[in-house]
Amino acid sequence: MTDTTTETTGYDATSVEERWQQRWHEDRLWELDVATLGRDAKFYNLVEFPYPSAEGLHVGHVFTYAGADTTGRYLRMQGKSVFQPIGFDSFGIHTENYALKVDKHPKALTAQTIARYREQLERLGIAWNWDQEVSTNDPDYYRWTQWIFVQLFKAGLAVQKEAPVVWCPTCLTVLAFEQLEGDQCERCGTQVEDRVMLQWYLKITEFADRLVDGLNDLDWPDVSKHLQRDWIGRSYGADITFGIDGRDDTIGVFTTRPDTLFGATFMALAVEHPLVAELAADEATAAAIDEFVHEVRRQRAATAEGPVQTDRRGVFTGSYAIHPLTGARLPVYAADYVLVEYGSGAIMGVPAHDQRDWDFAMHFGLDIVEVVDGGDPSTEAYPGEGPLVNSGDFTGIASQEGRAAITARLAEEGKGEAVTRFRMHDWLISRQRYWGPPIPIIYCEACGPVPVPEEDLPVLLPPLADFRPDDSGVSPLARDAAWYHVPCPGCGRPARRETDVSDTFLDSAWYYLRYPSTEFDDRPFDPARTRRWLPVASYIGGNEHAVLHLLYSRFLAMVLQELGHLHFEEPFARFRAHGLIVKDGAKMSKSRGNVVIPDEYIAQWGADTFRMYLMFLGPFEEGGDFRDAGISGPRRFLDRVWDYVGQAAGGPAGPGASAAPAEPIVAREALVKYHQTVKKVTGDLESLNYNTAIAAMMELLNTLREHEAVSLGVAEGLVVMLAPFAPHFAEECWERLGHTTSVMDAAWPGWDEQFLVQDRVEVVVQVNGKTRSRVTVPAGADEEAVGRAALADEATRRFLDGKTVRKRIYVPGRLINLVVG
Ligand code: ANZ
Ligand code: ZN
Repeated sequence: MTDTTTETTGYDATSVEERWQQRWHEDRLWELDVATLGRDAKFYNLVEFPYPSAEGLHVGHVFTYAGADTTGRYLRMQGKSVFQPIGFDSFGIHTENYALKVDKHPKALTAQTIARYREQLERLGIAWNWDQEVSTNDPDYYRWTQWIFVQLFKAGLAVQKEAPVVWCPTCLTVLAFEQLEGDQCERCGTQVEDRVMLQWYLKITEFADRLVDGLNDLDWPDVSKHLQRDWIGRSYGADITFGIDGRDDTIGVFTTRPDTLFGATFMALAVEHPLVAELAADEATAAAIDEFVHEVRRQRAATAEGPVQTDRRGVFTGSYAIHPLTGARLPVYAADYVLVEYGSGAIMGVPAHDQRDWDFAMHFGLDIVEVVDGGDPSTEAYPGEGPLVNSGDFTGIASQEGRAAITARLAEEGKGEAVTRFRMHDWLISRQRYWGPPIPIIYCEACGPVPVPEEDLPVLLPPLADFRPDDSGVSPLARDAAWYHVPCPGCGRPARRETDVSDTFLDSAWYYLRYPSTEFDDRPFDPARTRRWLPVASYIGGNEHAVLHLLYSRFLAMVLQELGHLHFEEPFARFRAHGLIVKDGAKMSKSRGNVVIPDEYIAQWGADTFRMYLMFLGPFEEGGDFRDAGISGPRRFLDRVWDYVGQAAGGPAGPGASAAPAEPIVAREALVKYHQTVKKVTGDLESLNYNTAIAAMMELLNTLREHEAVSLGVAEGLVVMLAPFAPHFAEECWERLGHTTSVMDAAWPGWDEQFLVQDRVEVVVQVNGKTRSRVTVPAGADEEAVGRAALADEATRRFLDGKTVRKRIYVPGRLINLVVG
């Protein structure tokens, strides 16, 4: 699996790591007094907690957790009180599906997988605050998940709504859209029905504006912010009401371009729009519409696999709408490109200025009326701005002003108003499954839905032997009649419990609030604790959670703040998304059989080397390519440090880690390199540039060896800098250097500016246009010299892969790009 030619000296990772884990445990090194610490020195270092699954920890977890721990240890050594908790997202469909697969009860299974995770997490030597561990399936935890639901219910923010779903009348169940084949049930082939079911929603849309605007002040990656903004999808525009010729009802549309109102030449409704069937002018039209609806559904199912183009894009209903300002009659169509779930599910068709409308109008031979000057509507739609034309009283004004002016006129006449629309929907939290917190509601004939009184929480999940979901479309909890028959908390009459459980994203939307308050059993989070530790100083997680987990967490914080339970509304001041690890250039997957199992590598190389290798793979926020051959590099480096420490420990006494290690016997070049390295490593740790920090320490060691510069002070500084990356190793070295306390309590080394040659500049090194490293060169170095420095740089070399550089692009003093092929 890995090469065995490492020239090991005295360093035995397994025994060193065992010994230090034991010591840390005995000295209770990670015990943190969460209650009484001062305000200024705190740092809440949060990392996404795992859901305990089958395979145990994945290398991606190790990458993330090691990365977070590196920052955490560094800050701790800087004198901060670092709170670094961990827990388990142990409720939910993931866990339940795995239980179904291996045919075990989720409760027993969860206990087992958590125990295994804990073991693996400890083996990594991460400085977790285990005393504050949480598991979301623990009644002490989900009691408060239910409490939060009750607070939302009382505030009118948890509501029941009818939701359109697809129902199979043979299987008697709701189907996911992925379970459809065309418009038929994939299991039994029955034609499915559209149904409407009563489900619980949390009204996240009421916070949509705040959720968008709040992003501006967050220290998050732009991509994560973009993902959230797009998901929320805010649009400013107008709702406009069109009359229907010969009928009393109206058609409402949402448009972002009310300025183009005079260019509307037709109307289009989503096929699912309730008016579609009613507007059918005669039997034949009704039949045509019906057929079209099925065709659209088939097509939508097919486009999940690959695009299917049919020629039919819509059907004329036979009815006409009345233009609100001109009174013109506009034909009303059902059209496949109008989405039922957005806006009002209906649009005004403005072919001259909207390309989809243009395509539709060309297909059906509808009028195209230009109302914004600037394009050529005979060839394509013109979506831009310009003076209005053909627009009655509004002709001549700029389109941007036309939006407000036309909206105002409509408002005067009671035919429209300015609105803000969001693509995001309310958060559906009902799940007809077993493994989750029962939604704490009791249904009473007389009182309606009544929340379970807070003193009766938690509503315990009953121990159902048969927890499988079935075809009934209701939760397995409905099988336990003894459980769900309860008296109404309001009037005492016979009533029954809600049998749905809540979405696992609700469990994880507030776990960070619980960590500092785990020992309280009478409140979800203690106000004083919360003030002391929150909001979270740094959150590390995956960008795949940017829209769900992070959005839901922000929403709940806003709600809890509004209800007076929290002093902040943004829970995560800083968020950083970790990169992804691939194996030999390919995505890891079980089917490919290329999943890196951390345990094997740790057994062979030790946790420190494994962690160092992962942190060295590439920039933390980009990830990297795991190659078995690569791991020996960091190991060899640690072995050499081990030797160096041995020499230094036996050599002349130095001035200590924090002072300048200035023994005269050490060459000035070596001292300069040391001070540069301290500065670089410190800066890199602040910005999560772990790979370049490690590369710098490797270079330092090379320089020290080159100059045979053995110094106790330098050795101490190097060991301290290594501690966040290779904690056990650093402890052992620290001890060998004569210390009796933990290296975690050592002062972080400083650098002395007098050694930092001022006339040197840092140049970014790219390989094929991607930033891979930085090298320091004399200011004014020519392209040749910078090229050589880049080729000598460890971090860069790893990306060259032994290939030759075909081309160099040099931006003097700033950047060099090496093109290899
Ligand atoms: C007339 C118009 C004229 C439009 C024009 C655009 C340009 P965003 O920006 O994403 O919010 N629309 C509204 N509801 C729709 C639905 N349910 N399905 C499909 N399309 C819908 O998009 C808003 C625009 O998308 C709206 O403005 C509407 O077309 C269309 F020159 O109205 B517009
Ligand atoms: Zn009642």
